[in-house]
This record gives sequence, structure tokens and C-alpha cells, in this order.
Amino acid sequence: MTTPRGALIAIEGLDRAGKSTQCDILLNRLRAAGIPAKLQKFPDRTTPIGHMINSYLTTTSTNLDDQSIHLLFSANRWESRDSILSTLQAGTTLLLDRYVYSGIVFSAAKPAEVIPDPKPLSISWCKAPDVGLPRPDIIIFLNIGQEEAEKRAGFGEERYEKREMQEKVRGLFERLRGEGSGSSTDKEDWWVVDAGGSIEEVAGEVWKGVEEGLRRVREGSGEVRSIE
Ligand code: FDM
Ligand code: MG
Repeated sequence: MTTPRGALIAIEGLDRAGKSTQCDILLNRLRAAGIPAKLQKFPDRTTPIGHMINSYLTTTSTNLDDQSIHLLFSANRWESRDSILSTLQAGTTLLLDRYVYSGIVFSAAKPAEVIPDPKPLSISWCKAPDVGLPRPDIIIFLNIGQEEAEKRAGFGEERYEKREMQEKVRGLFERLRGEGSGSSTDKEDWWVVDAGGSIEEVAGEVWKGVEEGLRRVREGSGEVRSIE
């Protein structure tokens, strides 16, 4: 008998929704249930491309135009494609802490450059470079309202950690989920969890999403789909 493949589970949400905390809890819970699992964070700041992204996010001296940094975020996923697929084929479930959906909405939320092109990046332009990447079996979206987000700890120093940007990101995530077209995801790919509760409550809801993802893999063809 061949080993069934692992599930590909993306965890998405706004900053301060608790993604990293929930990923850690989930990883332990999967392993405790005897399900081999790994965590992959995007951006992956450890690679040469990741170093460029990190320097863009953390310093104002690294200036890249919006298109270039967008393509670097995508390239940072492409360089993990082979390891994502081989991890799944080895029967290991892979949790992604952010993925192409963050990639789309953060770039599309940016204020337009004044010169030379006054238009913001379109969603369709932002989606294009990720077409062909492995498509998650389920996207668990940690949903947090503006009020609750503002009660939580303040933003750090990184680029994008600004209120106006976060509000646009919120709206764009809603649009992707509503249209069901975040890089060709269907509406049912999104598992929306209210992230306003306690860590344990949220973990309980996230776990239901994971069980749904695992069920989809068991009942599916075994193939990993691609983002279209
Ligand atoms: N981000 C993240 C992007 O703009 N594009 C992407 O493709 C990804 C994966 O990078 F503001 C943004 C989201 C966030 C910033 O992410 C750093 P972390 O999760 O805080 O490291
Ligand atoms: Mg951050």
C-alpha cells in the first residue's frame, strides 16, 4: 500500500489575528494525533530571495517598486514548490503560515505609486505569477474585526503594519473569499474562523477546519491540485 499524501493547509488572516500562535498549537495537535506534520512560513526569510524581502520589509533604505517586490514574494513560494510537493507525497501534512492569498491582497492593497503609474496593482495582475503553485486543500482564515484587532498589541515597525493598509487588506480578503476567486479558489476552499475568542476557542475551531481538510484529502483523487 502506498502512503496517502499529506494535506496542504494554508492559514491566512490579518496581522494580529493569531496565525503563528495557532500554527504552533496545530502542529503539536496534529503530531499528538499521530499525523506527521510540518510548518512552512511565508515569506521564508531564510533564502537569498527571503533576505531581500526581509530587508524590504524591515528597512526604508531598501527600495523596490511594487511589481518587483510582488514578484519576489511569489518567487519565494516557487523556490519551495518542490519541497512542498515532496513533503505531501511523503505523507506529511504541511501547514502554511500565509500563502498566495496574502501575496495577492497585500500587493493589491498598496497605495498606488504617484509616478509613473497612478493605478494600484490589480488583483488579476497580482494572481498571475502564482498560477501553477500547489493549491491548498483548505484555507483556514482567521477572521478578526477592526475593533478586536485594535484592542490587541500594537503594530511593530515593519512596512505594511499600518492601519490604513490593514483596512484595505481586510476588504480585499473579504472580496477574495466572497468571489471565491482567490487565485481560482472556490468559496468552499475557505474555512472562516472567528479569531476574536480565546486561544483555546480559536484552536478548537481551527481544528474543525483541519479535520475537514484531512477529510477532503481522504476522499479526493490523491492528486495535489494547482492554482489556476
Ligand atoms: N506579505 C506576505 C506580502 O506582502 N506578500 C506575500 O506574498 C506574503 C507571504 O509580508 F505584512 C506581507 C504580509 C506581512 C509581511 O509577513 C510579513 P509576516 O507573516 O509578518 O512575516
Ligand atoms: Mg508581521
